[in-house]
Amino acid sequence: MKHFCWTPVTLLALFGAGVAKADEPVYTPTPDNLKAREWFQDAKFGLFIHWGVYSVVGDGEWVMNNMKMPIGEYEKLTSQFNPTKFDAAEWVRIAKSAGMKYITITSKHHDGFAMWDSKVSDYNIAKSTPYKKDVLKLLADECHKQNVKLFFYHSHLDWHHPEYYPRGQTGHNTGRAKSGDFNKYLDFMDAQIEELLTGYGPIAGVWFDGWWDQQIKKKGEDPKQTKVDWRMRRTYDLIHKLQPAALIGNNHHVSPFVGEDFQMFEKDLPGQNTTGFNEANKPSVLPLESCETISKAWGYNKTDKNYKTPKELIHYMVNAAGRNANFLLNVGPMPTGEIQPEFVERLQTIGKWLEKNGESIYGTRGGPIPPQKWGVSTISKDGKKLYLHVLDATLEKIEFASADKMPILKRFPITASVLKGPVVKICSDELTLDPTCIILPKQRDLIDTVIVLELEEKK
Ligand code: FHN
Repeated sequence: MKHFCWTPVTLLALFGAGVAKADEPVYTPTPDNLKAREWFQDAKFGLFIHWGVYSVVGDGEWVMNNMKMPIGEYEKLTSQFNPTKFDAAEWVRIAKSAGMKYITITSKHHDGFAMWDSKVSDYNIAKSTPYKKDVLKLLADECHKQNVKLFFYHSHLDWHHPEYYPRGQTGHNTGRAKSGDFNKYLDFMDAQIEELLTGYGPIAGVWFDGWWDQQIKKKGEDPKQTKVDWRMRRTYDLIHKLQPAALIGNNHHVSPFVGEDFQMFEKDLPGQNTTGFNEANKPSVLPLESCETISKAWGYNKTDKNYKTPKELIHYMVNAAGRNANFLLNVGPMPTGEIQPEFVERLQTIGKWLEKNGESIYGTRGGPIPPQKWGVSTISKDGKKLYLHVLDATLEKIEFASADKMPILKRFPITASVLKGPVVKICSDELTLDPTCIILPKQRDLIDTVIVLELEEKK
């Protein structure tokens, strides 16, 4: 009998995954940080929000760069940004009814505009717009009230700050002088991070982006090389000093650096690289997260109507869970402060699906059967329940190929049934009694037929 030593609890013993440079101090996450990582992995589903002054144009969050807008022109947009219909309570309710456990919102995107009342720059929603309110404060208060955790997306890259020099790969047409002191920019960035970690209650984490702007990409060379010293460890240590449980992730598209607590994959499932972003980004032992848009753009785009179906989005979430990853699904609210109805409808449908099938997603880990053509598996943390997510509604049975035979588990299926439904037949090998297939029910869930196997320790 083969014994496979994988246990779900081994995944809980997670520590920093990056390889430290010889002179770099080791990062030891605090017990609270490790607890937060476990919470994160249990939470499974979050709402990503890309919202900023760019929503006024309705052409996505890169409009400043793409339309080659000089800073003076872009700044004029702030006088039109008056989201009087913004209702933080409603946003949090929308996330909760979708079954989401956390929200990750852009505190500052690449355009440099702060969505809170920053004391170190007036280029922010409270001081430069007619709206005048600190939307991050309103959202943070509401998240705390409704028990939803809050992450801040924060861009390293800045198309607005005069000291962001040398320029990276983007933001060359903003009209800034060809000079600047990068360290001054980093001091500014750290000061803003400090505001976010001290003025908004407990923050679940910081989701960095834009590191890649300074990446030196030379074939055959270390993809982690950058033109500038981002002083990342200093920033990470500051965050962990202010809030030790705050989880740091960085969408740099390379393997994790020391000091990071989770790893993300943009528009791809862990291990995939359909976008080109994840060539040098292989899944590590850190908690994982995949992020995706409902249509194409992250920030509000008036013409982007190619919405993914609820089925596609649920499959994305299930496929992420089966690969041991969270799913962070994006909306780009309108300049009015409202979330488009097409997004809300889809989120509600996912929420309904999770009401029925949530047991097979929340609190689970990627199952011991690797992703198959028919779907994926997830497993409860105590290892007693294995969930087979059959995403192909045309199949009549699932056969266990040698690689994913049940005996790779130390436990043995005693019953199999549709989740909250009838018992299904397990076929077994006449000689060894090993399970060889599951006969699927005639009546199928066209999105995902979830089969639960109750497992028992093999005697
Ligand atoms: O440039 C950004 C983009 O606007 C968006 O924020 C996404 C989200 O993952 N990340 C960057 C590209 O890697």
